[in-house]
Amino acid sequence: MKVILAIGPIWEYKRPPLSLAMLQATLKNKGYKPKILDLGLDLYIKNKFLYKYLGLLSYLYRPEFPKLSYGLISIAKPKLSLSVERIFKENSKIICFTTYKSNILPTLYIASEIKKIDPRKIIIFGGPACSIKKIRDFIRKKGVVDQIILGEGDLALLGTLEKISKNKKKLKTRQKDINRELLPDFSGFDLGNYERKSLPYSTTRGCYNNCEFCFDIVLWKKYKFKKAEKIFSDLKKLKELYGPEFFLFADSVILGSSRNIEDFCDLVIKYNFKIGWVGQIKPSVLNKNLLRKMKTAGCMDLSFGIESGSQRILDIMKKNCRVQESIQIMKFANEQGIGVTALFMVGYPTETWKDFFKTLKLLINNKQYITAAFCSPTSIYPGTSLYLNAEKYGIKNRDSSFWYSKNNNIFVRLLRLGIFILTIKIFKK
Ligand code: B12
Ligand code: SF4
Repeated sequence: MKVILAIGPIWEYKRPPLSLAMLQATLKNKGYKPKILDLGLDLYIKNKFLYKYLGLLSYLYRPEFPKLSYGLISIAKPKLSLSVERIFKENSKIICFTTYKSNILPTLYIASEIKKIDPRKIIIFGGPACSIKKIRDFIRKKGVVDQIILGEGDLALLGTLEKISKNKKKLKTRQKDINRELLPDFSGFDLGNYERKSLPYSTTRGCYNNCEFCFDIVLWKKYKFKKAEKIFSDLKKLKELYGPEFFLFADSVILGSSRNIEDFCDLVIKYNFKIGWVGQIKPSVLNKNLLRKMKTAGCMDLSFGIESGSQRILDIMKKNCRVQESIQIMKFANEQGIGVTALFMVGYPTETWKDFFKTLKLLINNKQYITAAFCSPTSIYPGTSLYLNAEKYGIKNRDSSFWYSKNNNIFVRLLRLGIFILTIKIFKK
């Protein structure tokens, strides 16, 4: 049976989406004929301006204001209609979409148009956006999606397809052992059209920490990671098949425990495997010796969730990390020649100007170790502890980007963001 695996704008134009590669591997393994459609990449190639416009708008989509949200994307409708045409060309009854917060609205628009033209088409949604109840309700209300699948999707999608094809055989859809996960299948992607010659690969699910604001626990529930041997052998195969220059580990915290990181590096070094890799990590699993080994094993850049220069704020966030420890690890990484990307948040509930200036001080005092720094105003994700504890902080309007509490509102957050960006510009080497 032919099945379309699609992703709408916007997600990524630098490298292919891993979700579709993983779903494709699982479906092919069971004899289905998946067809990959990266509609975001198509749009990026045809109209970069519109792509970026949709990216900017994705911050404004509000399920509670559907008319306004749809109004915002109306400028893109002619181009999105081309995506609909593209899908019909494939002549498949089943169309699956990967959804993220950044592409949910255009994707829902495309799905509605498909159903308008042919109500017999079966539309399935999965991906992180579906894990947000408010968005799920928004999708259901639209009435064009036949099935929404939450969490790890490969086996669940197989189960749904089996039902559709009326094959009675029952499939297990419980959470799988990621050490037995199939190799992501990137065939059928226009790999030459992505901006970078790199591939995403996932080594973990979730995170071992449980920061108050983080969506990971809502999305993945339990933390698990692949064994070093599995990661090594998968990367070798992917390198042979597609020849990427480096891998992006598509995880919140890469490679699992310190021991697993070390085992992975040992294998890369022992077999002289020439490959680069980048990803996000928590400073607390690292030390100087491990960083040295990571560099030898191809680590090019690490992103650290530093969040704040105020220990009081880190403690409230339940970050389980000392400010000094983060600084030390950034310094060690830099000394080894590993790029250091520092990620910050501003406007966390109870953050005062004094706390914020501690963050700026951290940035300025350690600029020599930091390759790139990014900052975002605090968002409250449904289902996180921050969302559930909103009352404790006196937060009003927790479902909106315009949430506010005493001495904290969207203007304060944007002002701090502006000052942060200005500081980077002034102090850039
Ligand atoms: C790597 C990553 C990126 C990379 C993507 C690289 C790539 N080409 O793949 C980059 C750096 C580009 C990125 C960017 C962004 N990201 Co990001 N990213 C991640 C991260 C760490 C891993 C994503 C991943 O690939 N996972 C592995 C794959 C296999 O998992 P998956 O995509 O979720 O797919 C599985 C299931 O969801 C499901 N599934 C997926 N699709 C479908 C479809 C069907 C039909 C079915 C049945 C199932 C199904 O099955 C898959 C296999 O199990 C996640 C956090 C996390 N730990 O998941 C955040 C995450 C996905 N990102 C997020 C966000 C918000 C963004 C940005 C919008 C951030 C920003 N403010 O700019 C941007 C958007 C893109 C852009 N235009 O810049 C959010 C999404 C929130 C949401 N609810 O939608 C997450 C969850 C982080 C978070 N905690 O908030 N990101
Ligand atoms: S360490 Fe990072 S990924 Fe883990 S819970 Fe905290 S913010 Fe989320």
